[in-house]
Amino acid sequence: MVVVDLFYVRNHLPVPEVDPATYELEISGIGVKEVVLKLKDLDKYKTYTITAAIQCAGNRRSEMSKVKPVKGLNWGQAAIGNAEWSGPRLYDVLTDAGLKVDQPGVHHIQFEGLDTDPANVPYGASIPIEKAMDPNGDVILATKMNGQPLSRDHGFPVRVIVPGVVGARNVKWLGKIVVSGEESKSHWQQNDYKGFCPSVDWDTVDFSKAPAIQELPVISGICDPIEGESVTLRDGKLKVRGELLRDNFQQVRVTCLFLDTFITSFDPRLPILSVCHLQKLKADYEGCMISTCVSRLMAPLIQNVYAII
Ligand SMILES: Nc1nc2c(c(=O)[nH]1)N[C@H]1C(S)=C(S)[C@@H](COP(=O)(O)O)O[C@H]1N2
Ligand SMILES: [Mo]
Repeated sequence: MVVVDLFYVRNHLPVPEVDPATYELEISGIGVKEVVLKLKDLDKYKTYTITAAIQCAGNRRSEMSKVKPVKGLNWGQAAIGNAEWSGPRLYDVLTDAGLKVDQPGVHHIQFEGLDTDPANVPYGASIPIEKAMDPNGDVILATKMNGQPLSRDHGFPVRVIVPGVVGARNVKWLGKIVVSGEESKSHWQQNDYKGFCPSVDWDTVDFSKAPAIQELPVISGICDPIEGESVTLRDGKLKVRGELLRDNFQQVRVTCLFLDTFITSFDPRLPILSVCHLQKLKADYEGCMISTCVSRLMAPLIQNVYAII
């Protein structure tokens, strides 16, 4: 679990200061009666506590930029964090507002934040209805992070937590939920947080041609040694520490003692290999440098990713 003070923060707009006494969450759209919930109204729903990692889509952008420059914050490998989140399930709140799982015409649940740009347009995002209204699903309206009320930076008093889905859809300072046939029209759903093949550049990009990122592969990472660090081998070996996810999404902290031109995990059942290229040849490990730590991406479309360090 990452402590709140060390958890990465990504805010696109000025952070709002929300008074819990006057806070309101509006629910509207197809198949629901219009509801305005106060903070204390959320207490009537059963509280669930889940452990889920959030990762910004731009995590490791600095490494991608070495292959081809990409726009956006030049994150290293730490735009990811794992925490315990508590709050009612979105499913329960929407069901209570009258929404049926098979409501015709509903395809997306849109979220709006209370943070707005200078033209008063709020941050927004949406997730597909199948994820939002899975009766066994675990999308929650979190009021707590690691057992404490959310901090202001992480969305006080309420944020959406969508396990397995890219950070951008985990809307903070949640002000509105709209049940809709369409995706959110927000900039961050339509013109940002989309992936393109390497032949596309800023002159040719057409955002309407790519789907908004939802599920995001979670990556493994080598944390120690860091990139560029000089290392000395002991008995021809180097200790490498990092994190991996198993295929059942259990977290494992690994310490590997392998050396070849790659360093790989010692557990062959692990689905991911963090591959750490050493700059010099095998025969000459003394004082060699760690160069790019590449992680193979896990299979796309991971639904529920729990627990990464
Ligand atoms: N209202 C609102 N929600 C938001 C954002 C934002 O700017 N405004 N940023 C998103 C992005 S891009 C990410 S990666 C995550 C980051 O969550 P964190 O700051 O709690 O780590 O929040 C998401 N939710
Ligand atoms: Mo993000």
